[in-house]
Amino acid sequence: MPFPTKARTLLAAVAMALATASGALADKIELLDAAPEDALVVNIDKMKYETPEITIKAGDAVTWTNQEVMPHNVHFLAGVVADEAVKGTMLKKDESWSARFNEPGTYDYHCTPHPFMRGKVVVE
Ligand SMILES: [Cu+2]
Repeated sequence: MPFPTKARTLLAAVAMALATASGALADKIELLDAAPEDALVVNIDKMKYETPEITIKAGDAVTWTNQEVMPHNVHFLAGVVADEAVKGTMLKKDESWSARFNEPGTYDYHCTPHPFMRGKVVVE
């Protein structure tokens, strides 16, 4: 009775391939609960990201901190850092949002309610 075993093996192989594919995308960015001490900081003020283009090394973390009363966030469209869009929480004044970037690439982002606010993270 080799067939059922073979079919199970094939299914397992397909499941593993799918898991690997989505895992690779998820590995590009890691959302962090707290800002690591060595994170590079991008301040948000006067309706803009003060460092709209930031260059970091793979494995570095970036912390965005809102300096003004107007709430802002960081939003990566689907396909940029993951299959799905990654939409950061809306930050009130003095609140932060952090992420670690693990793969080289250029990752564009914007602010959800203010799409004219744009920035990018270049990971080397
Ligand atoms: Cu905004």
